[in-house]
Amino acid sequence: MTTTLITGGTVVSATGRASADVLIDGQAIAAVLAPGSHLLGNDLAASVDRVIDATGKYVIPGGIDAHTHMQLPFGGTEASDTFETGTRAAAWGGTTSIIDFAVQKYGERVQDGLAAWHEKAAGNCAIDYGFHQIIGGVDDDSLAAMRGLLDEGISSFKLFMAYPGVFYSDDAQILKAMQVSRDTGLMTMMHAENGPAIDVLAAQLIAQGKSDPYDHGIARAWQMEEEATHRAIMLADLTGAPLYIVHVSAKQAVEQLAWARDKGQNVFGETCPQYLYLSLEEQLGASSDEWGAFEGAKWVCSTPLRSREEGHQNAMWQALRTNDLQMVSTDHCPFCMKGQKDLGLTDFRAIPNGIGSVEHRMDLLYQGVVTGQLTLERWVELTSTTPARMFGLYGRKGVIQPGADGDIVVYDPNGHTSIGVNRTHHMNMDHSAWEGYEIDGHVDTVLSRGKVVIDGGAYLGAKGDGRYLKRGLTQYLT
Ligand code: DUC
Ligand code: ZN
Ligand code: ZN
Repeated sequence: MTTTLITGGTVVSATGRASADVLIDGQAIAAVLAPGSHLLGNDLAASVDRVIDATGKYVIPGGIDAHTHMQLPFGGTEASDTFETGTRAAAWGGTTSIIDFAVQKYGERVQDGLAAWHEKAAGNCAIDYGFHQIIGGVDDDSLAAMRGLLDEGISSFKLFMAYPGVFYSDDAQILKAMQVSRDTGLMTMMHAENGPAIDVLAAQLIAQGKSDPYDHGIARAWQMEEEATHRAIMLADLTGAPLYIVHVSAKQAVEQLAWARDKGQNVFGETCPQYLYLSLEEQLGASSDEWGAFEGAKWVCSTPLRSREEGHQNAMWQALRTNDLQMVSTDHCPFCMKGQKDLGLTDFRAIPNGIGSVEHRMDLLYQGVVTGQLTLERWVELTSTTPARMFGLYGRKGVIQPGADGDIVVYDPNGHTSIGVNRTHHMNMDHSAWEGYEIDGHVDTVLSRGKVVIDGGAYLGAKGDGRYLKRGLTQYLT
């Protein structure tokens, strides 16, 4: 077994930072030691197989992206990152675990949907991976199957209040699923947008000749997100289900979360990098020689980008500081412009929804540290420690302590990362939603269960390094 010592760095956790050396024995962290420690009288650095010099750098627990969609069949096509390409890109960006969404399609058995997801992922991942379960058809059979999910290592399921005819659940179905959530402790994850109303608004816009990517965001108005968030909260309150709202983008939805949390409800929320940085105004102004106004399609996602003028981005940053939002995930769901996004060239409703960010989440959030939006510790908490605690991985993941997996990132605050499709991009996409973004930091070295997978600008891992993570219940419930 290989022993590795990461020396000279500043170990950052969710609660503090300290100069310390980290000893990894095989796949697990063996010790966190005072700098330059001796073990049984021996100079530790001289007795290990490998020394990684982290002088002047941060040593942080590997990132956990708790919301990805590799190979998701969606919008008449399939998300362009496979488990192989997407997890490799994640590793490049300092993410060492993902939690992807296994899909039960309408009419399919939950067990069959889950088995299909295992087949896609097994032997292909560069980093460790777990699953949430999408329930695309709530009925007696799927409700019964949900009670067996924890035995499969799945402690959370997702419902959609959007996408009628695809993943949509009505209120009666949501109520029944939440009763299972209450009984089992499984976390209910919710895509909270009023889908039926959005579909009417979208059809009316198209009838008026408003068919550009920008109009996607007009149809999916913030009122649709606020209303659905409130409804989900009330159904969770009634049933006693723990609730986690995914991809929050509207400040009014955050107000709903804060209100529910303040009265003591077990309600949680994530936002995504796109809602911190990108805006509807930029989407409106987007144009290129190749695509004209359709350039804005690269930012079509749901929930949609929101108006900067209305203050949604600032509200997201603030909520991350005040803990009204607890995590940042990506909702990584990439589609190429050519052959995928362009399905909606004349009608925004046919643009596959999704943005690819799995590679850039740690960097984009670190830039929030540089600009003073977040502390260093909060960066670690939002991107690693809370995801581990929220979704039943803590102890193994999300922390640098003896016994935890050797998932570690050496991050250089004096380094620099230029994001762009031809520069730092390893996702399987023909464009970057983050083209031109400059980060005042750099992911230097990444270890996944003790194996160096990124170092010196090279990928040293292999397809199949990643293992399936059986997860326990969330730590956030008593
Ligand atoms: N939103 C997206 O942008 N893509 C996939 C599914 C979703 O809810
Ligand atoms: Zn969603
Ligand atoms: Zn999603």
